[in-house]
Amino acid sequence: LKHKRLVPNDSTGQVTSISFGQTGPMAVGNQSTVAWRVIDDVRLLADAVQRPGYEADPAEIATFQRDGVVLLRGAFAEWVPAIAAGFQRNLEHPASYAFPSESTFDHETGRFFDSYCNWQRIPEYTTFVLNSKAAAMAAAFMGSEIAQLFHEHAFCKEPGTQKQTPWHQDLPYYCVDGQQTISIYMALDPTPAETAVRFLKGSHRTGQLHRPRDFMRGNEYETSDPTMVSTPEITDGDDVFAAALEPGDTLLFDFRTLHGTTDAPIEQRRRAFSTRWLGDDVRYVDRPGETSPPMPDLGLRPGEPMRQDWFPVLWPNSN
Ligand SMILES: O=C(O)CCC(=O)C(=O)O
Repeated sequence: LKHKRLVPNDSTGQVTSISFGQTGPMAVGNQSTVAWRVIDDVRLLADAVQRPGYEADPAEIATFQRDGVVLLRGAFAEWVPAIAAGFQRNLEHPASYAFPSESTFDHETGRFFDSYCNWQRIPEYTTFVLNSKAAAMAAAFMGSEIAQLFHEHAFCKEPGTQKQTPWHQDLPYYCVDGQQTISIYMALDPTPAETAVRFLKGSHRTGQLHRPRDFMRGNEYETSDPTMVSTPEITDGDDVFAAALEPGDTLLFDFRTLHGTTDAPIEQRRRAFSTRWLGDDVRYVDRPGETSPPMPDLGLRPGEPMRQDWFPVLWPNSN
C-alpha cells in the first residue's frame, strides 16, 4: 500500500519534503524529521516558572478513577486561540516539526494529521505546559504527588475525513508503565458527539494491555509481547462515553483507557491538543515493539523513573 511519507533528505535526518513510497508494517508517525529535544536540560526552564494550583472537584476525581475518563467543560477555554495558532504552523509545515503523521490514504477524502513532542518547538505549547494549571490538574486526578510531562500530541481531522481513529489504549505505545497516568485532551473546535473521541468506561481497570494499532490501516503492530491482547470490537451495547465538545472542553483520560472514534464524516475541522502526564508510580519499561516516540538514546534500565532533564516534573513547583 502506498501512502504519504516523510523522507529524510540528507545525513542530518532533516526532512524538507513529503514524497510517496512503500512502507513497512509500522506506523508512519515515527519517521525522523527534526529532533524532538531542543533543550539539553529542561529542569532549568521548569524551575524558572511557577504554575498555578488546581482545586479539583472530588466527584470529578472519583469519576476519572472509576471510568478512566472525565469531561471538564470549558477547562482551558482561554488557551484555545494560542494553542490553535501554534498548531497551525505544524499543520502547514509538518516536516519542520517532530513525528508528523498523515493517516489518510491518497484515495481517501479529507486529512487526518497528528504530530507530537513539539512542546519545545512551539512557543504557545511551551507556555501552556509551563504556565497553565494542567500540571496541578494532572497530579490531582492521578492522585499523585508529582506530575511529570511526558509529551504533547495534536490531532486534526479536516472536513471530508471519514477515517476512524482505531480503538486503542495509549500505554502500549509508550516506553512507560504505571497506574498513575493522564492525558489532558482539549478540544479546539466544536465537535459533534458522533465524531468526537469516545471511551470505553472502566477499560483502564481490566489489567489487560491491547496491541498498538496503526492509525492508517487500523491493523495491529507486529509485537512479540505475549502479554498483549487484541482490541475487542466496541459495539453500541458497550458502556461508552461520548459527548459533543466545545472549544476548551477538556477530556481527562488514563493511558490505559480504550478510546477511538466512529467513521462518521467530519463536517467541520476538528482539532484537539493533548498533554500526557506521568505520576509517582510510572517507570521506564522496555517494550518489545516500536514505541511512540522511539527513544533509542534514553539510556534507562527497566524500572527506573523517567529522566527529569528530558521530562520535567512540573508539579509541585520547585520553590
Ligand atoms: O482525536 C482523536 O481522534 C484521537 C485522540 C487520541 O487517540 C489520543 O489523544 O490519544
